[in-house]
Amino acid sequence: MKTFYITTPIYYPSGKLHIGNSYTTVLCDSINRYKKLRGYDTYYLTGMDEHGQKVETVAKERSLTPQAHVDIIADDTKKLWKMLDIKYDDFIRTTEDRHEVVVEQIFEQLLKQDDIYLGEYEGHYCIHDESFFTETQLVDGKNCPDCGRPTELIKEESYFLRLPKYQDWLLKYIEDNPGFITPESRKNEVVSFIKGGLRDLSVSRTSFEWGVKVKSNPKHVIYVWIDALSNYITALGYRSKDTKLFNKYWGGDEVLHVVGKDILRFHAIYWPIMLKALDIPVNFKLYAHGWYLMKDGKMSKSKGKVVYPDDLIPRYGLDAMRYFLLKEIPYSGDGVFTPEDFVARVNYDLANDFGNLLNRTINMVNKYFNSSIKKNSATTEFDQLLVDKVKETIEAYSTSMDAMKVSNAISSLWSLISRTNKYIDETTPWVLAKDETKKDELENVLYNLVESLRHIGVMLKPILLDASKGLFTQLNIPTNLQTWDSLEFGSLKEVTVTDKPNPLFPRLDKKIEEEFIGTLLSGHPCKNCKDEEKEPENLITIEDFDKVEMVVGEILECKVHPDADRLLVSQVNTKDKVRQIVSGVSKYYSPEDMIGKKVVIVKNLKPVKLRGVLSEGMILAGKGRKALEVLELNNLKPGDKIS
Ligand code: ME8
Repeated sequence: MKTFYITTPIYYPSGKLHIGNSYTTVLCDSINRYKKLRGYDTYYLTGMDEHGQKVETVAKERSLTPQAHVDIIADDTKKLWKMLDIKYDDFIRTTEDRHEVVVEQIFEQLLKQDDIYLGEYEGHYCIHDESFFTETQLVDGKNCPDCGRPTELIKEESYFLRLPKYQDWLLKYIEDNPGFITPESRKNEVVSFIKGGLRDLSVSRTSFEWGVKVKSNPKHVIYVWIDALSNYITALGYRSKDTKLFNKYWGGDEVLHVVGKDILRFHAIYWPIMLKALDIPVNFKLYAHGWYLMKDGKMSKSKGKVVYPDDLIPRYGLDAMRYFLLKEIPYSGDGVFTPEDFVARVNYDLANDFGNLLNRTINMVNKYFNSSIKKNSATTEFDQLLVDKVKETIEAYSTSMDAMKVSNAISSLWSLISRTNKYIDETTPWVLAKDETKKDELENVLYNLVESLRHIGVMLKPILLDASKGLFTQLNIPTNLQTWDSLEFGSLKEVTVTDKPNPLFPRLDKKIEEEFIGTLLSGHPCKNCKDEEKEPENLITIEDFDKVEMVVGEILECKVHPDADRLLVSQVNTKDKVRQIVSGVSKYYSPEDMIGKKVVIVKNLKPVKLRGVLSEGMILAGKGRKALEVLELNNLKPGDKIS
C-alpha cells in the first residue's frame, strides 16, 4: 500500500482560528480523505506552534502563564477541528517533551557540524512576525513589511544558520524536482529570492524566555521557525525511541506540506536546508495556497473584519462551510468571502443543483416504481452522453485532486451534476410515465439518474461529509458501491430508495441570511487581538430587542390594588388608548406620587390578570438593593416611541 503523509502549518496560539486558518486544515482533510479513498495508507498531522515572544507577551497581558495560555487555545482549536470533522492522526504541540528534546538535539548537531555558529546580530525585529528585517526592507523607515506594525531595533548575540553554504544545492534541487514547489508561480518567487543571494539566518534570541533553550548555552532560545519546522519530523518520532512512523511515512511514497503563501519562504528555503544539513532526505512536496480575503482586503481581527467557522456551522451546517471554503480559493490565487457569495453557493450549488437533483430522482423512483428499480436493457438516445460525462468527470476530478486543485475538482463534479439535471430535461420522465409501453425506458432513465448520483456521491466523499452519507442513505447504496473501485457505470444492479426523502440543503432566505452574516462580520471588534472574543451566552440580537414596543405613558389615575397592598393600579395614557397597568411599586411610591408622571411603558406585553385585576403593559423601573425608581421622561409626550 502506498503511503501519504500530509501536514498543515502548526498554528500560532494568538486567538481563535478564523476561516483562513480553517481553510488550510479543511483542504488537507479533504486531500487526505481523497487519498484514503484511492487506497493510500495516510497520516495527517496538524498542531500548534506554541513558543515565541508573541505568546509570552499575550499570556502576560491575559495574566496567564504562557503554558496556561497555550493550553486554553490548543483545547479550543481541537474543538474547532472536531466541529469541522477534521480526521487528523496527530496533533503536535511544540511545548511537548517529545518535540522539545529533539529540537535541542537538532540544534546541537547543526552547531557541532558548524552549520550553525555564534555571532552578533543587529536588526529591526517584528515581534508579531518573529522576524528580523534590514533597514531597506522597512516601510516608512520603521514598520514591518509583512504586517505593518512598528519594529524594534535589536542588537544581540545570536547563533546563525549558514544558508549560503546550501544555496547552489537548493537551486539545483528545485530545478531537478519540478513538482517540489507548486503552484509554478510560487516556485518562481522562491527561485528569484534565492538567486538574490541568501544570507546567514539568525536562529536564536536572548530577549525572551518562552522557547526551547540552546542546550549548550541556555541564555539563548532557539528561533521559533527552527523549532516550528522540526514538528514535521518530531511528530513522527524522529530521533525518539520509536521511529516506526518516521521510517514509514517520511521514508514513504508521498510527503506533502500544505501552507499559506505567507510562509512559503520558510518552507521552501529554510526547511530543505535544515533537512539537507541533518542528512535527512528532502522528499517532501510543498503546496502554497492563496488567502481568504474580505471584500475590502485582508482579514483583520483588530478591525473586526473576520469570519469564524463556529459562527456559521451551527446555522448552515458543516457541509455548507466546507463547500464554500474548498470552492472559493482557486488553485493559485486568493478567494474572497462575502455574505452574498456564501448564501448564493448554498442556494444555487447545494440546494438547487445538487439537492434538487437527488430529491427529484428519489421522488420519481417512488412515484413511478414504488421505490425500487433495476438495471434493464432499454436505452434512450441521451444515455451515452451521460455515461461519457461520468467517465470524463472521474478523470478530470482525480487529475485535479492529485494536483491539489480541489476547487477545479469541485467544478468538474458540478458540471456532471448539471449534465445529469439536463438529462432529466432531455428524457422527460413525466412524459414517458404516461405511456405504459415506455415503462422500461422510464426505468432505464431513473436507473441512469441514480447511477450518476452514486458516482457523484463517491467523488463528494472527501468534500461534503454529511451530504455524501445522506445521498448513500437515501438511495440505499450498499457500502461496496460507495468505493472508488466501484466507479464504473452500470455496477449498480438494483436499488430501493427511501420513501421518505429529506432535502439535504434547504434553501436559505437570501435577505435574512445575508444580513445575519453581515452582522457577524461587523460584530467582532477585538480588544487588541488578545482576547478570545467569547460572547456571553445570553446575548440577544437587535431584532430581539426591537420586538419590545416601548412608549411614553402619562399616569392619569392611580389606586392601591383592592386585594394586594404592594401593588398599584394605574390608568395610563399611551396616546393609542388609556390602559390599566398593575405594578409592584407601592413600597416606594404612593398613588399620589405616581399621578402625573410620564413613564416608560412596555406596550405589547400580553395582558394578564394580577390578583383579579387586568394589567395591559408594564411600567419600567430600576431596582437597587434598597431603592426602586420608576423611569421618567418628562420632556416627551404620551405615545412617543422609545428605542
Ligand atoms: O504562520 N486565508 O502560523 P499562523 C487562508 N506558526 N489561509 C490563511 C489565512 C487566510 N486569510 N490566514 C492564515 C504560522 N491562513 C506559523 C506556521 S509551520 C511550521 C509554522 C493559514 O497561525 C495559512 O495556511 O500564522 C497560513 O500559512 C497559516 O494559516 C498561518 O498560521
